Amino acid sequence: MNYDKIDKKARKVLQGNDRGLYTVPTKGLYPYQWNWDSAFAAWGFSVFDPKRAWAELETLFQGQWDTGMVPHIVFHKQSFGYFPGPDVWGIDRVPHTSGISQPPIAATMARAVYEADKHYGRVHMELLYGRLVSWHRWWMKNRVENGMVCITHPWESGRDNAPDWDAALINVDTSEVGEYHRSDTDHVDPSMRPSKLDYDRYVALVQLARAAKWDEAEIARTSPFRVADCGMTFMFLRACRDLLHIAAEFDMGTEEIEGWIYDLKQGVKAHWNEARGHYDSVNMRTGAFTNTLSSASFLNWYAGIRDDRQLKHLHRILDEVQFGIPSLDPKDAKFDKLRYWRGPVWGIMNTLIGLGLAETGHTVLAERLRKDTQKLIAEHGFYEYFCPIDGGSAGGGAFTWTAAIWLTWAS
Ligand code: 2M8
Repeated sequence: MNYDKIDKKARKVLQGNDRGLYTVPTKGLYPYQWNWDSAFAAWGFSVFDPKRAWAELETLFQGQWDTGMVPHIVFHKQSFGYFPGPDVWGIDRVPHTSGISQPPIAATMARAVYEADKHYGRVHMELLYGRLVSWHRWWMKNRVENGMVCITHPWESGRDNAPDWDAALINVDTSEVGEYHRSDTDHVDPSMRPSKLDYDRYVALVQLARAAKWDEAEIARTSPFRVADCGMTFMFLRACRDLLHIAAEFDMGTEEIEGWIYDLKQGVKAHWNEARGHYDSVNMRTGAFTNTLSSASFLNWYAGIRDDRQLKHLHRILDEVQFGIPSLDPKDAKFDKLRYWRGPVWGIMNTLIGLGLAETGHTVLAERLRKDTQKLIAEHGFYEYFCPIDGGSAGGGAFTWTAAIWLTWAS
C-alpha cells in the first residue's frame, strides 16, 4: 500500500470539503459547519497548513452565543438538502446556528494545533483562549450535575442514535411534531441512519427547547430528556486538562479550571456501572444507568483516568471484530452493524480511545487500534463509518474527520 498516495488523497478530501474558512463534514449530506467535526478538521489541517487550521477554529467560534455556548451547527450560508435548517431552530442571530452544543473537544484540538507550530500559533491561541474558557464555563454552569456532563438532545452527544438514549427518549411526546422532510435518507441508505421514530423525537426536542426560548433553566425544568453522557464527561474532562495546560503555559489563572477538573473527576466515579463493570451513561430523570457498553465507555484513558477495569471488555471486543471498537458492544442485543451509532466503527472514536491508551502506557493495545484503523481506511476509503464485521464502507464518503485522523494519527 502506497501511503504517500493516501496522504495526498486525505489532503484532497479536506480541501474538497473546504468552504474557505470552514469545512463541511462531507458534501451533500452535511452542508454546514459542525462543531466537533471542525475541531478534527483543524487538527488535520495543522499537518500541512497551520493558518487554515486556526481559521477553522476561529470561524467555529463566530457562532458562539453570548452565554458562551458554542452551537453544534453554524449555518454560515443557506444551503438546501439538510434538515433541520435554520428556520426550524428559529434562532435570531447571525451567523444562524442551532440551539444545542456538541462534544467540547475544541480546546484539545486547539492545543494540538498550537503544538504543531507554536511560533505561528501563539497569537491565535491567545485570542481563542478566552472564548474556550467561556464555553467551558457554560458547560459547568448549565450542564454539569454531580460532576457529570448532561445532554439535552441526542445530537449533542455526537452519537445521535446510540442506544444510551433509548429509555430517556420514550417519554418524548411526538404528537405535535407535524410533517417534515428529512434529507439525510436522500443521501444515505435509510438502513444506515436513525429511524423515523428517532427523528420525530429529535424534532420534538428542538420544538420543546424553542418554545422554552432556549433558556437552559427552563429546558432543564420542562424536558423529559436529560442524560449524563459518559462520553461527554470524558471528552470534557480531557478538554479541561488541555485548557489547564494552555493556561499554565500562557501564565493565565489556573484555579477555576482546576476546580472543574476536580468536579469532573468526581463525576467519572458516578458513571461507573458496578453491576456491569463498565462506564455508562445515566438517565437523569430516573437516576438509572443506561446499561450500554459503547465506544464512549472506553474514553476514560483519553480523559486521563488510569482505570484498567474495562480492559477485559476491550480485549474481548478487539478479538470479536477486526477494525477497532464498534459504537456498540457486538454482544448487545441492539447491535446493528450498519446503523450509524448502534454498531458501526467510527475512525474518530478509535483515534480518541487509541490516544488515551498510548498516553497511559497501553502501547501495544494503542498500536493495534491504530493499525486496524489504518488498514480500514487504506482498504475502504475515507468513509463516515464502517461495518465492524467486514470493514465495508457506510454513511457519507470523502469525509472530513476520517481524512483528518488519517493525517494526524492513523497513517
Ligand atoms: C451526525 O449528526 C448530525 C446531526 O448533528 C446528523 O446526523 O444530521 C453525527 O455523526 C455527529 O456526530 C456529526 O458531528 C455530524 C456531522 O458529521 O453528523
